[in-house]
Amino acid sequence: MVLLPIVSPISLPHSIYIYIYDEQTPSFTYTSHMSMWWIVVVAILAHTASASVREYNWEVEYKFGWPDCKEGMVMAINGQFPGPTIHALAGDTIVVHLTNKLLTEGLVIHWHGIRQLGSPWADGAAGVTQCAISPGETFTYNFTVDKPGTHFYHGHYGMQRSAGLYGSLIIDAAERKKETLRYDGEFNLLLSDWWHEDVLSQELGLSSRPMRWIGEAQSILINGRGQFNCSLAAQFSNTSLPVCTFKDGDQCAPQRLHVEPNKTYRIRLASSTALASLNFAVQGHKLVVVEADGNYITPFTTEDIDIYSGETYSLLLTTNQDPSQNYYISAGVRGRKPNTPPALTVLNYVTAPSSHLPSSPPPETPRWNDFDRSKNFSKKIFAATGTTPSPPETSNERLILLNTQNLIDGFTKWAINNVSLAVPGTPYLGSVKYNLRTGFNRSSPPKDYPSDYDIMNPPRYRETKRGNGIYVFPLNVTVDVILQNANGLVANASEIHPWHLHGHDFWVLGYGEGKFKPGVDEKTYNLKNPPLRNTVALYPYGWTALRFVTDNPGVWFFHCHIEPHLHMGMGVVFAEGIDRIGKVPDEALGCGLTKQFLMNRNNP
Ligand SMILES: [Cu+2]
Repeated sequence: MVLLPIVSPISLPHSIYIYIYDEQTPSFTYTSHMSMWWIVVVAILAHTASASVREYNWEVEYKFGWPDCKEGMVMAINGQFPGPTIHALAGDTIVVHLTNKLLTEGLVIHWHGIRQLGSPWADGAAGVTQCAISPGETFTYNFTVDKPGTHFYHGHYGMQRSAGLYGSLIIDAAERKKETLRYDGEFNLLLSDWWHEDVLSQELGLSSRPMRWIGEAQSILINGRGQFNCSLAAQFSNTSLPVCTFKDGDQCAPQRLHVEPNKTYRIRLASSTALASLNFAVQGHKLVVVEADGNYITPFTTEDIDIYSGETYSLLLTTNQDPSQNYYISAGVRGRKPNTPPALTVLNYVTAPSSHLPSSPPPETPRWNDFDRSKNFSKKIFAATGTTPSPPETSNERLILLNTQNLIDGFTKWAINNVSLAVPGTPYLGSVKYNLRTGFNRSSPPKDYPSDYDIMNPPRYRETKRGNGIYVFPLNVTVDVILQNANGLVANASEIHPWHLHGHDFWVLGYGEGKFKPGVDEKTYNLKNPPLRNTVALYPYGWTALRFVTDNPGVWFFHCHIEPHLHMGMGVVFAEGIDRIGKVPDEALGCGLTKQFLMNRNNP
């Protein structure tokens, strides 16, 4: 007997706002009978309805949890793991008073996918846009969410994302704009991976000489729930795992999706994994992909979807299968040799017995190293016509960023153009804003790599260095970035790296095999309908080209979203429109050189 908690779809639209302002209601027929005063009140309420302030008090601490049925330490927000879901409307202001109740660690939260227009200090990247919040202290994030989209938030200090500091961030269309997609209900699925070794120990291993790799995750989680010691599909597999049985309130019991027949549901999918690339499928059902990283795309139908860490998608699923049955939902590992069983849950037609497991095996995850299949999926994603701006036809600047793994004094590091990023003690935003010359190395890292570099073999020379220089751009220039993959330290191995840019969406202009050939490969760029994203995959031994406009004054992290890779230096930093950065709250900069600078300034 399998007992599972009930999760219902969130009904749409946000009825609380409907009665304040609804163009469809006949109330305006009576306008002539209303006093002008009432019209003013209605107008003010209508304005409020389209842009409200949503304020939250969050306390972060560790607690014991059972994400995959085995006890471990999880990071919780107000006692919840994963953290609470934020629902807002486009145009709203989000205010989060974040209190660090951890006893021995700093804390920040990054609002992944939110561009932070005019609020670069609220981006939540420790050492880049702010100082980590000290234990016992509270920091207030205050930012506007300008457009609808599926996003999430997560820790961005040390490896706190791996420790479970994440939650969903869903922005709906402003009430007066209306959502253009049609669906009857929606579900939010936040995917992550989970290790039994604690994060501090993982971090120590990665920083040790020789490096101790964290290995593959024990479990994949869906909304913080997985099953380590049992399987929801044990009856179909030849593993020794028993069939899962759950007690009421078990934290590792999967959230099932309860659906009615012949309806369409929006599945908002986000991946906060530390390492895993995942393949998501719903048994017997097709998925229509309609949104990627908060931007509408040209809809296409697929059996399954690859999702990399840092990416989000919306999928439309129509419940048109036999309504007397239930169906498996699976998220399995791709891109790395899978040593972690897929996460499973159940799509439950309310017309079928809710305790019944599906009658046939769950979807099979495609072969982990079928990279052509992965690339074909990425290449199906195009901007929805008319909803997203087209890229400028030419660029002003170009970076070609070689991704390598190398040793520095025996420590394993990831490097970009042979520089492994070591984020300095003073946040870049403070050093740049107050022109503190010694906050970081003022010479920029290389914009290209040596043309004779052999990307097909392990790195032969050993000149990789730690560094903290950044790329500085003027305001409103168009920048092309070509990510160039290469072989790692071990022969015949090149990994997928999902790159994530803060403060921007970028256009994905194209993908290619081998070395990028300047003057030739630009001709293959898609300038007609490239998708706007904030995260893009770089495939083994290939290149990925993207373009963005430096229209958001600030300092922005651009890095591999695989948490151990970032920890080992796989990132760069962009600064743009430095002289146009607005006011930065002093609280963001109470560390390093900025601390002394602000004390001197405030107490002359
Ligand atoms: Cu990576």
